[in-house]
This record gives sequence, C-alpha cells and structure tokens, in this order.
Amino acid sequence: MADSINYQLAKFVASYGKVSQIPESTCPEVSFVGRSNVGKSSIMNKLFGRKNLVKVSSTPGKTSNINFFEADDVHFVDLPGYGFARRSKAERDRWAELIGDFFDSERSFNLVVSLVDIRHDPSKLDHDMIDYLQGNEFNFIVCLTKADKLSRTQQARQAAVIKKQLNVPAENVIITSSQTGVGIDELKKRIAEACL
Ligand SMILES: Nc1nc2c(ncn2[C@@H]2O[C@H](COP(=O)(O)OP(=O)(O)O)[C@@H](O)[C@H]2O)c(=O)[nH]1
Ligand SMILES: [Mg+2]
Repeated sequence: MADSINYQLAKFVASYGKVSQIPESTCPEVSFVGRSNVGKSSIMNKLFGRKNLVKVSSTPGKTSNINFFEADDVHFVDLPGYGFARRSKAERDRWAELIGDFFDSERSFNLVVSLVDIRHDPSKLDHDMIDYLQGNEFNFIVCLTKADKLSRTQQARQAAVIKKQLNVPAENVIITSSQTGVGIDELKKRIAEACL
C-alpha cells in the first residue's frame, strides 16, 4: 500500500438514515464527530481539497444522516452534529440513537476525529462524546477547530486548557483551521498512520 492517501479523487458514496442500512466495512474508516457548526464539513472539504463536496450548512442544526465519502479506498464518515440548542427532543433522541448504533456496530473504526471549537470550553456533550471514545478505547484524536479566530498565544493557552478539561493525552490533540490550513498536514499524517 502507498504511504499516503490520495485525496484528489474524493467522492460522495452514500447517505444513510439508519445504521442498519450501512453495508459492512470494506475498507479503513475515519469518522468525524462534533457539535453542529464546529467545522466538520469544512475540515473534510479541506482534506479533500474541495470547496463544497461536503455541504457546509447555512442552516446549522439540521439533523442529518450519516454520510459516507471515499478517497483512495478509505472511507470518511460525516456523522450528524450534536448540541444544536433549538433542536427538539425527538431530534436529539434520533441523534443519540444514530450515534449510539453507529459506534456499537461492528465496523472498521480506524480513527475517530472529534472536533471541538478552540474558542470555547468543551460542552457537556463534547465531554460525553470524548469520554465515550476514551472509555471504549477508540483510536481518536481531537481537532481544535477555527484556530484562525485566535492569536497564536491564545491558541496555545486554549489548547492547554481544553486538553486538561477533556483529560486527553497531549499528542491526541491537534490545532486546526480549515481557513488557513493549519494542522491539516498533521491530520493527514494521523489518518495515514491509522489507515495504511
Ligand atoms: N474562521 C473559520 N470558520 C470556519 C472554519 N471551519 C468552519 N468555519 C465556519 O463555521 C461554519 C460551520 O461550518 P461547517 O463546516 O458547516 O460545520 P459543521 O456543522 O460542523 O459541518 C461555517 O460558516 C464555516 O464557514 C475555520 O477553520 N475557520
Ligand atoms: Mg456539516
């Protein structure tokens, strides 16, 4: 196998409303989780070098499906975002069921990329998500998103605070920006290590 993933030919594979509809894993998989509006679609587009292959939502919080993308025989899974304030209980329940079923299912969980906005303290839902990943021994990294919104000094300070709050090893945390591309090469390196 090659030592790096060719992202040039990334394409959309399929969208699923239920975990039971998803076919068995046929290749390594990288899943993306995080609160709605954290920058999940943007970071996936940045990886793929595409503007809008993954839809960047103008209406945050719309409960979405589980969307599969593929590049160079690696699957990239865009999971529905959590924590949108105006979401109904029915929608929150649907989210919890989808995510729970997904991570409970027998798949190739090569890497889970958990996104947290670098500007804010992690929410209760961020904690729950990351505690779950750590507790169940998923191979995961935390991408701190939107670093371009802070100065270098502020980035370092926030990264230290968030690492401590989430209680994750320092090497599991990457500072990123889909706007400037900061951290994207490091993310690609981690993905290649987990998948190739
Ligand atoms: N400044 C800045 N804005 C970002 C970045 N990533 C995403 N955004 C913006 O945040 C909003 C939500 O992004 P999106 O990727 O759709 O988030 P998702 O809901 O997690 O998929 C959009 O307005 C994006 O343009 C980033 O790295 N820097
Ligand atoms: Mg999105």
